Amino acid sequence: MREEVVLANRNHGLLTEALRHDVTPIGMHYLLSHFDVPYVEDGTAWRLAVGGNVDRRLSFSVAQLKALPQRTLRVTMECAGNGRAHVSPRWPSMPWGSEAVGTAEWTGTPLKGVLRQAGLKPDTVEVAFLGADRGYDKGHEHEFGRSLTTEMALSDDVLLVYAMNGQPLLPQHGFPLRLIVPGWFGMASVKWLERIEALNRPYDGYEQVRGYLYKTHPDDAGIPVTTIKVKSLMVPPGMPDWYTRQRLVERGRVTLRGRAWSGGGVGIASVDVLINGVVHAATLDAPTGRYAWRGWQCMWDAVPGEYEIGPRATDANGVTQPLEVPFDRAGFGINSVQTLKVTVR
Ligand SMILES: Nc1nc2c(c(=O)[nH]1)N[C@H]1C(S)=C(S)[C@@H](COP(=O)(O)O)O[C@H]1N2
Ligand SMILES: [Mo]
Repeated sequence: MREEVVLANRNHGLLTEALRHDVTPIGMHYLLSHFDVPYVEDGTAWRLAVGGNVDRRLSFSVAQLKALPQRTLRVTMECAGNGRAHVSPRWPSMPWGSEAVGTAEWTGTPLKGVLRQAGLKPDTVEVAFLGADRGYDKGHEHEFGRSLTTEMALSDDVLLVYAMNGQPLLPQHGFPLRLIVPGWFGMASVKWLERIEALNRPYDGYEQVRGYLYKTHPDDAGIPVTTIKVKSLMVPPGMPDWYTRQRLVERGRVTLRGRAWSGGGVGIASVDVLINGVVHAATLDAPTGRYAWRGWQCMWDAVPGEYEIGPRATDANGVTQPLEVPFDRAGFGINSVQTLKVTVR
């Protein structure tokens, strides 16, 4: 579809060879923007308005936010639609294969400090976050906005961030200010954050109540998409064929490497590598943060032949990646085992 090619040119994925980096270099982090990237010349005029159901309406410049307590968190972010292209029929949207994931060090100030300054009224049930970008989806005009429950908004690790990997945010990653909700799929981390609204009723913005719902049939009421699901990916071994991306590996001992992650701050318990269906246990690297993916490696004695290789992770809750592609209408939360075709010569 022409539309899918246009979206794929605007929103790039992680190059899977970059899975070797603990922290994804900035230009290699995946990207997903629904509408246009807002034009912000230098960010000095940017204001974050905090209002709605609060005791005090406040407004912050980015410099004022930088003067508040600073915190850096290493966070693996994944798009809820990652894996969509594996589902049939394919939902008309960004046709992600498996590469809409990346890990960055995000620096900012805890959201809860700002909310405490404004003072949430006791009947506040949700806090909404509104971006400066605006457009249409299925005929509905809206600004990109999302909400969190009051409890989640006041939790320790949700940040208002102005830096990524120690540098100012790039325009496409939300310059000059964005929200980061660690452990949740990417849609929660609103870019170009302009307004925070405390609400005494649930937020009914399009991306909250229409956009991000797991559904299996058209009139399904749907389940909100929230935390990331357990998943793993492998650094493609050997060298690729330019067009098919099939891999060619020399015989002998090969170290297969990759990353595994889950959501909501849940760690990784184990990774198995399936080589033509045979299970090889991987060794896990040391964890590098509650919300960061975990490296793994696995020695393989490669004998000439044709192989399908894919890692399968299990998280600390005992949840394991499915072998079959789960069905979701819009292709959300697809976390089945991803295999690569490898020829050993
Ligand atoms: N304002 C705004 N925030 C947004 C989006 C957007 O389109 N507009 N896309 C969301 C989605 S769907 C994802 S997956 C992440 C992607 O963040 P990144 O582009 O910095 O990787 O941003 C989220 N925040
Ligand atoms: Mo996304």
